[in-house]
Amino acid sequence: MEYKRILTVQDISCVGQCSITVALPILSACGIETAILPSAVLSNHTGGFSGWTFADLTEEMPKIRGQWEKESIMFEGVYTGYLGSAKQIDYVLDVVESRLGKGGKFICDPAMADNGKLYAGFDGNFVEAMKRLVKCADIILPNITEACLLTDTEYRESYDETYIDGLLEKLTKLGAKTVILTGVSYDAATTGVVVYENGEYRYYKHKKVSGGCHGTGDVYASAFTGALVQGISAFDAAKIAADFTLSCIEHTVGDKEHWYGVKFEPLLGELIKAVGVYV
Ligand code: PXL
Repeated sequence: MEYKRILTVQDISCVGQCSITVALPILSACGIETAILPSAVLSNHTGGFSGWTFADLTEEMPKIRGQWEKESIMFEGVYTGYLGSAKQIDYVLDVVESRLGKGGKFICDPAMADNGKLYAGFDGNFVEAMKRLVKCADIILPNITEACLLTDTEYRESYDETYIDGLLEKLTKLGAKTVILTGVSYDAATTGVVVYENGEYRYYKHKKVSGGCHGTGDVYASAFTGALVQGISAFDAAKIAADFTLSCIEHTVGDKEHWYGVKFEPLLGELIKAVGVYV
């Protein structure tokens, strides 16, 4: 296994199993060294708690980048998730431009919405800035809500393949080379992910678990990134991430006290094995 170092840019939610607290253990399990650029520090995430504290780290970003430039610190991949402000997105673009090594991939999870709604605290201005980030990414991982916002498409709860194909076509026109569209479900029993790469669409379908839980997008994007950075193809990385996320959801949904996140830790061994099959 080649040893690689990447950078992840997302928030620190102190409690709630999302963002950096999920990305670090999952990327470590995949064998990847991961540096962090925190976008904000929150007491807990914004999805379901009655309130939260929020320390915006936007103005730290250019200072941190400047220091990394002095030290000639480069990364073999950059993976972005939940960002703290629209202004920050331009700083993140500077980091990608300056610190991503040749041949490294920029993976962007436009984490900003789900179930037809923007997360608390985001607005149209943030969506417009996210469109600029997505344009520069090698790989994007939107869910259907995010895909609709990025392409100015009406969100629908039920849809058919024509609607999804239209969404994918518009997403590719945005500029990202590879699109991983998550949470695509054509019937009540199954869901899956559509992978668009090199002009070809492939669908990986698996069982749908009712109930769902918060933070599954971060588990998915982190596992996908870990597998991809290890040299696994986008489709196989999408499959590994889907199987792992499904196991984690199955392990979590029965526990009604655990609504705020995914109990992924006991399943990390499965992810290590799945990545190990390929590398
Ligand atoms: O899981 C996405 C996410 C990340 N970070 C914060 C969030 C959310 C979703 O609600 O609130 C702070």
